[in-house]
Amino acid sequence: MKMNIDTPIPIVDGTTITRKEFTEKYLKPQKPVILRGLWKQYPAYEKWTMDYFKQSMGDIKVKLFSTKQANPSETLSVAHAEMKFNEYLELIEKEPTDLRLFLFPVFKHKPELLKDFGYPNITGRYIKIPFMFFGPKHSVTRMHMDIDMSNVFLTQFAGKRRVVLFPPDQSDFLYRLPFNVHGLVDIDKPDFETYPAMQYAKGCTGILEYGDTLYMPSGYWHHIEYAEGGFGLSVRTIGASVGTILTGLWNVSIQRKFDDIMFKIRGQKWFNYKKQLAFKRAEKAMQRVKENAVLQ
Ligand SMILES: O=C(O)CCC(=O)C(=O)O
Repeated sequence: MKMNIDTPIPIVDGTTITRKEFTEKYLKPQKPVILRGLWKQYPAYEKWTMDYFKQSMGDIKVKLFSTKQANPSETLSVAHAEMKFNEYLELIEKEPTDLRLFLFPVFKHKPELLKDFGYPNITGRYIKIPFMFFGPKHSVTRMHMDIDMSNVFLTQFAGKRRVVLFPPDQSDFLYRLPFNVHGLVDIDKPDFETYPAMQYAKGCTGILEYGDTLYMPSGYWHHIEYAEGGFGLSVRTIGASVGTILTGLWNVSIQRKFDDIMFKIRGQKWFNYKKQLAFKRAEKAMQRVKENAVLQ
């Protein structure tokens, strides 16, 4: 058995796509797309290389997270290592490591970088807080959906990332943990015996290369693997509907805090309860698929 993830994410020319076309074909229907060369219009496109970051801000200390130590019951709040930025960049270019640099607020350290780019006119309502992500070859960002329910634009500057996406309506098949943005399944090592609903999940895959920008609509699940060590930048826009915006606000302000408090009070028991709920929902979702098949 194999997961249904081979549908390719469409690739379009990001240098010629119009705002109207992007809105009609991708933003309104909330469909992902790779916009090739969208950032060619900005100096960052050529300027931001590994060497540039090593030379211009190599001395700052960065907090790193181990992907191996990641646990679905934890949020990413405790760093596993710290080193100088240039040492880290050298590490991810040369040696195997599982240390990642997530949500790096590079612009706090070097605000001049903000002059190297703008916000592409193919859409509006940007949340102007860009973040950068750095990772070594084979590192994986475990599957999750973004808690704030924003639309995400991920641009690749060095290396390659393999991205597997699932629309929000596939959550139950991925054993989404309630009150959380992670699922229980590992799509690279699918365990259909433990998680039989996985076989019904429908996703799509794309490879992000230098200069590609992935548009990921709000609520999309994403599993990201660094096929080569490298880095990228993400910017966000406000969710497409009032419902999505309110869900994002709820998730950030109440749901996450509630989950943290419950985990502090009840520990593993709370996690087990959430797992049970995820299995129940997956069971129901499978039942619905079977009933629909009988009706057809
Ligand atoms: O590239 C990565 O490691 C993660 C990017 C991501 O998950 C995001 O921008 O939401």
